[in-house]
Amino acid sequence: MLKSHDLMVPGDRELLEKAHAEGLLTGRDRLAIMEPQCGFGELGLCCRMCYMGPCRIDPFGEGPQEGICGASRDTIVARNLLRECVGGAASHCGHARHVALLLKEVAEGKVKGYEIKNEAKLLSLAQGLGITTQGRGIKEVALDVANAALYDFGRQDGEPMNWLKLRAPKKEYEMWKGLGLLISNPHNEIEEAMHRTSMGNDADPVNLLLAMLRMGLVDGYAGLSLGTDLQDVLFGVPEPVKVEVNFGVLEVESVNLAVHGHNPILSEKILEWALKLEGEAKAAGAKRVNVVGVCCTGNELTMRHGVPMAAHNLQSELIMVTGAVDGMVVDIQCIWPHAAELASCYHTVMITTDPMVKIPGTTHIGFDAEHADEKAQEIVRAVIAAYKKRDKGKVKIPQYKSTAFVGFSVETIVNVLSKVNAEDPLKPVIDNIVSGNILGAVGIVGCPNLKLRDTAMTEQMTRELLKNNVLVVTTGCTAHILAQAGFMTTEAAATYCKDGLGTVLTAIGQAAGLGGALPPVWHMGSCLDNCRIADLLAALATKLDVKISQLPVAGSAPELVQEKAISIGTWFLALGLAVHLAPAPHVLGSPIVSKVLTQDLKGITGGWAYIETDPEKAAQGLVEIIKEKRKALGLSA
Ligand code: BF8
Ligand code: SF4
Repeated sequence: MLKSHDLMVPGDRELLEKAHAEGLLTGRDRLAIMEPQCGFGELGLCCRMCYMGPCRIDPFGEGPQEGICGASRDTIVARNLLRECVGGAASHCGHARHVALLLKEVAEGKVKGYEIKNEAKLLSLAQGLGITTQGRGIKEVALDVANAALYDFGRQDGEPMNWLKLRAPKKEYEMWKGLGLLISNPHNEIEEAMHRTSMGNDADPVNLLLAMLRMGLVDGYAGLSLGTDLQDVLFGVPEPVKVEVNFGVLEVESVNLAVHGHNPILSEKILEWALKLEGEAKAAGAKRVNVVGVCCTGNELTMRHGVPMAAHNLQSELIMVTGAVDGMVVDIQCIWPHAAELASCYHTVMITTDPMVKIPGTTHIGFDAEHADEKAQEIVRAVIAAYKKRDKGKVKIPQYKSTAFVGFSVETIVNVLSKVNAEDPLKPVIDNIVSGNILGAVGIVGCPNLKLRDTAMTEQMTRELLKNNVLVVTTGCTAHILAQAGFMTTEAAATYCKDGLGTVLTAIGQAAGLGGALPPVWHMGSCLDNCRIADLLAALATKLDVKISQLPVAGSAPELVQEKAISIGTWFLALGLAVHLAPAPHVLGSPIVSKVLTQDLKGITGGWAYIETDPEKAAQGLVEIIKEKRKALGLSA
């Protein structure tokens, strides 16, 4: 049952071997047991929307060609896909709404443990929303901003949502208006999508795909943009910072507290109390409490506080196997139930905190903003207590550690570029795109997928793109992968880029006084922060007076895992981007859905899906897409 694998990443291999030696299984083993996976599911051809089913369509045209109710393969695939998109958008909206509720409570003085860290961002949002700022207290303005955000979740007037009007790029907004895609209330959209996909409603695959584009906007504006904007207000806008990355950030002599999940409302407080309770850690015999980040909450803390990035999603199991994690504290999303089982094999305490996320085998300490300080203390103390039970004989920390220069918010990028050209910060980038030194850019985002990890899909694609002078921006767990691989150092520009891109990064880095080149891969944050990528593209497009679909750029989720990646990808498609995906989304069972997504959409929003699982071919395909866009703009390819 247990077999050793030819892993690309040595730290992973060491821990996998340790797990096997101790008789423990990880996702990799469970995947092997699962294979071959269900072909009907892979193609999207299984329907469980009612109890006459489940129905499945024979992809070879021999068995059933319709569900019992007569639903076609296209209907079934489109319905399933829209529901995936709902899952993703609901996750981000839930996250964002909690942040808006916290801002409201802070503004009303109902919670003491949080404050407004970035007044400038709050005021600029207020101005954009048409809220009076002059002569008013900051909390008064904050209350209006929070209410404007929360109003969207309840509105019934059919008007476009506040955050869409505030944040959508103008040309794309007009395009969406023409297509009937402007969304009003994100919760109504989610309700309607669940309604229309239930048995006996929408059977038109194209109508279902239009609803999916709307769901992309729900995610982009009610989830990502709204959530990120308000997090920046409460916790600050990320600034450039150098951090350490990989399992080697765990410390033998410290209490290691891993935060995993997504919402900084929890992790910010844990970090604060980890520092404040250092004395108690010392009394327990440790050097300190070493907070390390896993997945997206790791990205949030690394971008704002320089907290080390310990592990991406696939490594959330392996990090337990080090035997050196004293506590893993989680909130929402991407938490593997099996991590709890692994924790129980060591002294590790795994703590869930959200009433919606309870996992058998964990300790639940309900966390809410009102009691944030006392709950955070309780959690940190529980982890210190676990440290005392650590079995030194079971500890193995793979000694791999790299550094990464992170914190590329749009504000940071503009600040850095303004040192080159104070009057017109984007000009140096645009000039270099025009000259061809920068061929274009790709946002490589999303998760690590076990099915593609052993080909190092993400790293290989990135390497190939950089060789072709394509700048890479990244978020999410992909950012962990690329940071671990060393793409975010100042030296990386010389290592991975050819003269064109390498020269530009060196020139900008030196002009900005960074003492070296800018890294060729820019870490723009968590998955919620994908809106920062959209903002950057919108700024470039506005400056050039073109649509986003005309820019020599593309998106990629090279190791697609989550429904959230489907909804983010859908937003990018609506914005007019070509979006590379691997593995293929569950659509290939429907000729209509496949054709609309990979071809016809190009004539509607300008975006399309591009599926390729080979890293080199995928990178070459993206380079070709960029070259075509350059040609259309009259630039050299
Ligand atoms: O939202 S990259 S595995 S942690 S889904 Fe999850 Fe994927 Fe990681 Fe963050 Ni994003
Ligand atoms: Fe089968 Fe139709 Fe029911 Fe789906 S909705 S399970 S296709 S009968």
